[in-house]
Amino acid sequence: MASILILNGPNLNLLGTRQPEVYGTTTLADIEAMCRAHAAARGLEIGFLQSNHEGALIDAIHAARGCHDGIILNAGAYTHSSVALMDAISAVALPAIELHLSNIHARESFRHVSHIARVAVGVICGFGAQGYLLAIDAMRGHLGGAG
Ligand code: CA2
Repeated sequence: MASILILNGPNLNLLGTRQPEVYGTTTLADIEAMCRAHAAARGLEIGFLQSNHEGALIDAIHAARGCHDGIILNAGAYTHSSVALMDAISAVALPAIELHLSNIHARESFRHVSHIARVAVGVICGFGAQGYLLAIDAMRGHLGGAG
């Protein structure tokens, strides 16, 4: 059974509690439950993690090797700053999808820059919590299951 790691970066633990006009009202726990149901219905396993710490995200990417077949990464603000996360994705050589709740291209110019996109199979942004489900389907298609 294919397994996907869904990794969430800094401040995403606050989802549903602040800035609902930008990030919606769905909590990260809601998103995890949606992802688990969506994946199970498609015969996929998932891991789901959040950390506010760059090193912990890097450790999780390293640990994914041998455990997961692909990574869905909402790196939060580290997307725009972290060469170390980009290097970690390259190092493990697992397919990665960059994901964002908001449309980063419709926001401040510093959010238009992504270090993750260089090493990602593709990028999904702007669809809110639904984007996580779109990313699961995209990864499933990429790994050779139905799209
Ligand atoms: O749209 C996304 O998913 C982002 O990755 C979210 C990051 C932001 O820095 C990226 O540019 C785009 C910020 C996550 C902050 O999440 C919060 C949630 C609720 C309240 C405050 C922050």
